This record gives sequence, structure tokens and C-alpha cells, in this order.
Amino acid sequence: NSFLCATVIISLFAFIGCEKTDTSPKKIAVFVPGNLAGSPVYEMLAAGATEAVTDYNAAMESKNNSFSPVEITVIEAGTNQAEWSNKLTALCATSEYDVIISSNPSLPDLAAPLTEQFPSQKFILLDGYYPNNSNITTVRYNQREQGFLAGYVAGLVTTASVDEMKYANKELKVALLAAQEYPVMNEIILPSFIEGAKYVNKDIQVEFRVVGNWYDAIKGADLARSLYNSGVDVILPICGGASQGVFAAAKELGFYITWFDDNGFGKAPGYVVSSAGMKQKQMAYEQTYAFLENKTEFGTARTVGIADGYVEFILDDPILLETVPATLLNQMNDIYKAIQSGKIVLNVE
Ligand code: RBF
Repeated sequence: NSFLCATVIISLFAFIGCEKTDTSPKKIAVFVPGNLAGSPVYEMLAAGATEAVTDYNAAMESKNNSFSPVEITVIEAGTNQAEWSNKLTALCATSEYDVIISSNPSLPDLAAPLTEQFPSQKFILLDGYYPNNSNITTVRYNQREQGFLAGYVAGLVTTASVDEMKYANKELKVALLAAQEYPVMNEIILPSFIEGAKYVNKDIQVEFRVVGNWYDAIKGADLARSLYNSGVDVILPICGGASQGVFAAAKELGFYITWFDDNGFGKAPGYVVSSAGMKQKQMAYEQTYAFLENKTEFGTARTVGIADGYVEFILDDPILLETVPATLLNQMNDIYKAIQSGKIVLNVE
């Protein structure tokens, strides 16, 4: 009997030993729903989280030389979206990661059911929105501001004269080329792009085309060419790696690009007329660092925008200054200030 009792106690200790203790190193997984290459949102996510871990480790090691450094693993889930849920489930099932960090508006709906199956698994989801789940925190960007700014510049450029913008034609046509349709695209980004363009001139026509995936640059180029042939002179590509084809077509044919998510001026100098971005690297850094300091408020869903400094509109890039004349640049500055100061209010929901 006492033997049995001892075995039970030993196995109990062995079981407890498997649980994470405060001395075992923390582990973070960055789950990239797609590929890193060609997708600034994901590159910024991975870079910010990795940098936060490096800085946190350095800070802790300088205070305590027996500190076990935090480990971070970046996992690319690939472009087959049908596999994401299984891949995310497998990641949770390892129980290895104190937190899974990811980004895009479809992630909360994949993660939420997993918080029931794996009640100790935490998630930090950027570019997504999901309130009231105590295992999940989300931060999304005000993409109405972002889309409006892209549309506004597209409107300025398509209404410009050839003296101002050499590739601008007489037709008032601009386009958004998306990789796929999804609620944030259909309900926020596209409507606000249209809103921004029509703010310049109500007669501007906005075309919408869909590539069908986030990687096909050949198809991206084909769609851009046919848009150009139909009179479009400004395109906003939101299609990940497929945007490479849009840049190539712009250089080949001569039309303009309004860029989204990060600074795009260097991607095709002379063709990119604006960059309406999100400070995703900074956000990933801050959220990761806060998690390591046990400061994450799970259960919250935040929206951040221009006034908070997380939606940016780059107005001082030297390539931009060479691409657009002062008249347009002044209008870009004015609209940005109007949004920043609250004179123009662009709320989501
Ligand atoms: N953005 C990318 O840059 N690359 C991607 O591979 C990518 N995949 C996405 C998949 C889904 C299901 C959804 C809803 C969005 C995806 N996004 C992707 C878009 C991204 O979250 C964001 O909406 C755009 O980058 C515009 O800011």
C-alpha cells in the first residue's frame, strides 16, 4: 500500500514537473497566416515581435545572469487557408507556447474555438477585432482612415493634369486590386477608398478587381494591365506577393500606385504616389514586450488610428517629394492634418 502511495506521489510530482514553472524559459510562437515575403503586414509582425524578444532578453540578462532567454519561433502557415485551422490547432496542442501572436482579420474566428479546447492558450491578434474572450487580445487599425487617404491621393492624381502628373490620363478612373474579398475589405477598405476618391471629385469611378490569392504576380500584372487599358491611371494593390506584378506593370505601361501598409516609395520610384501605412512593427514590438512583462490585458479589443499614431501617412519621403508636385503634396498634408486634428472624423463602426 505504501508502495502504491509512493508511486502515486512520484507520478504526481512528475506530472507537476511537466507544467511550466517560472524558471522554464518563456516561448512565443508567431503564426504567419500566409508567407512573409511580399506581405509587409507579416514582415512587420515578425520583425517587431522578434526585436521585442531580443531587447527583453538583453534587459533581463543584464540584471540576472541566470535568466533563461525567451525563445521565439516564426511559423509560416502558407497560402492554403484551408490548412490554417489545423496548423493552429497543432500549435496549441504542443502546449509549448505561452502565447501565439498572429495577424489578420480572419484569425480571431480561428483562435476563439481553440480557447475552449486549450483553456490556457493565450493569443495576441493584430489587424483583427474580437472583444470579450479572456484568452485573446486584439488590436486593429483604423482602416477607414487608411483607405480614405489612399483613395484621396488616387483622386488627386487621376484628376491631375499631365503637367502635374505625367502618367495621369483624362479619364477619372482608379482601381483597388484585392487578393480576395473578406469582410474588412468589402465593408471598410473598399468603401473608404471610394469615399476618399469621391472626396476629391464625385465623378471619379472606382473599379474593384480580385486576384484570387495572395501570391500570383502574373495574374496581378494581367489585371493591372487590363485596368490600365480601360482608362485606370491609379491602382491600390492589396494582394500580398501579387503586388509585384502591379509594380512591374506600372513601370512597363506608366500608371501610378497608392500603396498600403508600409512605406512603398522605394518599390517603384516615380510610380508610387502615397503610402498609407500601419505601425504594425511598433505594435507587434509593444504587444510582445508587454506580454513578457505580464502586462497584456486579455479580453480587450482596441482600434487605433492616426490620432494614436498607429496609422501613418508618409509625407516626407524624398522619393515622394520627387514624384508629386507641391500643389498635390500640400493637399495631402492638409487632409492628413484634418483627420489628425479631428476636423474630418473617419470612425470604424
Ligand atoms: N495581407 C498580406 O499582405 N498578405 C497575405 O498573405 C494576407 N492574407 C490574408 C488572408 C486573409 C484570410 C485575410 C482576411 C487577410 C489577409 N491579408 C493578407 C490582408 C491583411 O490582413 C490586411 O487586410 C491588408 O494587408 C490591408 O491592410
